[in-house]
Amino acid sequence: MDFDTRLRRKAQSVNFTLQRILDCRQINSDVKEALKYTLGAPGKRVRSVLVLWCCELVGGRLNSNAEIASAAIEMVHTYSLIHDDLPAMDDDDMRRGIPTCHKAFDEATAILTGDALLTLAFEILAEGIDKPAIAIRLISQLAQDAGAAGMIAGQMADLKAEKSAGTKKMLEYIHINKTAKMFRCATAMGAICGGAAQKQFECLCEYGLHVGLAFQIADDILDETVSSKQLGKTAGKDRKASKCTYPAVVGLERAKEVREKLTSEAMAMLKSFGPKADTLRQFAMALLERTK
Ligand code: GRG
Repeated sequence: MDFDTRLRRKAQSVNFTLQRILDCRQINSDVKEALKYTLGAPGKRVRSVLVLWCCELVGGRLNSNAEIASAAIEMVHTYSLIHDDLPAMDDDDMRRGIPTCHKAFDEATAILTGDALLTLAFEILAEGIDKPAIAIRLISQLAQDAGAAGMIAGQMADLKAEKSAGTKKMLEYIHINKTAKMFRCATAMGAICGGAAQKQFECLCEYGLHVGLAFQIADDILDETVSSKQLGKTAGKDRKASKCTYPAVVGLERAKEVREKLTSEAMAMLKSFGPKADTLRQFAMALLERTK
């Protein structure tokens, strides 16, 4: 089976897990409608799939803890997109090819739907993981990487950096925190669920950070070079909002070089796993070549 088909099938299995979790919970019907609308849109599910693949790599097979962790990270990621699209933040009308949550519903519903996703993610980890020690590690990892010293810090710095002359240092801080740490979180959660040894855990964390940063640079490049239709969100917005992006600060060609360097550094982190890590190698290459 080729890589794209494997990725699509894994993403589909994440969708089933999400559906199963939402269906068996008591959720306010208005919130549930908005939750299903946003989670039902065609997100790529790359962070969730990374959880599953990292668990398989170190543990030899998938387990229910990894399935729950993959749903939890997708919930936190989706909350961040809903809130990022709000007028007080990036103010966007389109996401995942459809109107953003606050456009399809209203601002208050979008805020509450994001809040519901964030809290539900921690609820399913607290309730569904089969060993308390693993649950605690997963909760702590997700809280750290999505929290005030992770994604929220990156988002804050990103908003502050608008309209200021960006520096490389600022750029790295924003991208590592806003994006790369959620990829690191995905690989770390997968490693924890698969029972990774400390060295394996560290290698996968580094791999996650590197592919996450490469993913964000690719995102910056696509924002400048691809149409809104292809992206499923408004293209060219970064430049318009004078965002601190790699193409803006170091230029398009240098941004491409940095993306390639990060990809090969990510590959180097997989050396000790041998051919078993080929799927993660293909994943890093696919991110490098992605067009949406
Ligand atoms: C609101 C706390 C808070 C944080 C927002 C995720 C984020 C931080 C902002 C979204 C805008 C953006 C460009 C973030 C960088 C990360 C990124 C490229 C997100 C989009 O991820 P994809 O492409 O989205 O995986 P899908 O829709 O495929 O899930």
